[in-house]
Amino acid sequence: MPAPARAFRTTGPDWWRDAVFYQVYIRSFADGNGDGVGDLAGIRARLPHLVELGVDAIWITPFYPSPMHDHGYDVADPRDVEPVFGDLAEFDALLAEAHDAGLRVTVDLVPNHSSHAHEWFTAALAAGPGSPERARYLFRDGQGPDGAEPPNNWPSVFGGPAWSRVPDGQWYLHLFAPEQPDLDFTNPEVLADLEETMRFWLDRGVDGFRIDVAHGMAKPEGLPDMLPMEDTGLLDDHGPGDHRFDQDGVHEVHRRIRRVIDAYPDRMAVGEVWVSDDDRLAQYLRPDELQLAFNFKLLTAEWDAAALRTAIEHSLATVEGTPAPACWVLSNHDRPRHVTRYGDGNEGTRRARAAALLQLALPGVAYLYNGDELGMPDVDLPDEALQDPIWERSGHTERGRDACRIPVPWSGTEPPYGFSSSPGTWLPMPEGWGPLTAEAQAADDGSMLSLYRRALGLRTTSPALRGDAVEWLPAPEGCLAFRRPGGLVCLVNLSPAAVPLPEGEVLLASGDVAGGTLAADTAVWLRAG
Ligand code: TEU
Repeated sequence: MPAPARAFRTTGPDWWRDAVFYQVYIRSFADGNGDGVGDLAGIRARLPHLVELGVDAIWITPFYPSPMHDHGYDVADPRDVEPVFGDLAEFDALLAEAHDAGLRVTVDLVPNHSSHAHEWFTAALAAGPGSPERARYLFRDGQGPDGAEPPNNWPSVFGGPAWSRVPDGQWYLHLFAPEQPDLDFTNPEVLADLEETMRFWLDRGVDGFRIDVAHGMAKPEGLPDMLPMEDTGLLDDHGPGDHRFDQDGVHEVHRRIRRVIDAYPDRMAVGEVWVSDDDRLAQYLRPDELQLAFNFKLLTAEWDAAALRTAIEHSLATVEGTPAPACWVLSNHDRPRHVTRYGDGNEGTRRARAAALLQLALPGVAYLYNGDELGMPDVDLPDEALQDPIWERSGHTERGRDACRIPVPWSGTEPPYGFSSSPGTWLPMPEGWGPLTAEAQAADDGSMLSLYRRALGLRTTSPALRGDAVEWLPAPEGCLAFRRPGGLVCLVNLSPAAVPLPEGEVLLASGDVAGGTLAADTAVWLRAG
């Protein structure tokens, strides 16, 4: 049954300023054609779920032709659809149906690298050193007597060196897998091609982009050695000693991207910018650059009042003085899910319920990852089921990201829980997930899904959630409390004991508040009396 017709909740050029986006990891969201892999048809069929959930927009991870060495983030043709996921007609149908249902659609843009199967890379290998074909990528001669050493010491994010050698002796740069050669953004052809890709999707009607590795793209002149990883000590920080990311030249690329977006009404881009320094991150949000940048500080913070408060304060400080609102993320397809980060089992779920109310009480934009609304945990997979390139590249020392990419359980009591008509899902689904399915949770007033639906409903209807400021309130030890200008008070109890409930009308709570107390690992939304 198609989703009922509905207008967009907000219109105009800033429709995204307080939007809730839902990340669809396409392989794992819903399988429409029974091959065990999620696809565009599956998304179409599940639009009613998204409407009932109450999100404003979706972000669909890459669905472009790809040999799938990094599950779509290795793009062989950015202006077409991978047959496993459907075709362009299916995409257009999805876009039209989503729009009719009041949902905006944003797609992933992967500028930093292409697939090794992209026609440009094939041409570069064939053309040889010094050719214009090689100049679209970062080919260099090696060091040492026979050039047998890589051109510099950069490691790949996925393990091993960031360089691979080709038969004629040159090396090419790949910050990720060898099947993902980095493009050279000082080459005008590369930027022009990115602009063409953007226009291709904007002309079809997409509402915006999520930009992959938005702190990549620019590489320093001469590709100097970086501080060895073990000396930076900060895997995600990419501080000044790490020359692979956050180079000043990347901002010119963002200005070019923004110019393309601004030529179309009401479109936006959010950047995946793994830069933790507030001022450096804020640079990506200047008026002529990205409208939004994910702030990953909630996603990397422990379940601890001081840590979460620091994360929130830094995220707010980052956007202060920029035109951007904050942009909150608890989970995504690259990191352990928050139910698991917070301790798994009942404890993890209880905390995840509270975290949802925290995330959704904050001003600005929220990104949900598919399955957040069901409280999906990570799943430990057997070695032979692992698919993430990190597993092989790390010499079987890092298990990679498959655990947070398990297909979404929709209905029934056995795998594949309505995800697919085939039992052979691309990652196996565990036994015992009957109670986790969307179907089971929709029928349960106390479920995670019901909590999300209520929270999203209040976010859009209650005046209490209006206004951008966050005023911190005095709170018991181990608790966080803040007020929004509209009158909402959000109190999160991260202490081991119950605390007294403040005065006011309870709008929503993640656990029991009868008896005038707020239990440990519980959050409440109140309207101050
Ligand atoms: O992730 C980018 C990514 O992995 C890095 O930003 C990394 O997390 C960070 O620098 C810490 O080292 C994106 C996609 O989300 C991911 O799924 C892809 O595998 C990757 O890009 C390559 O396209």
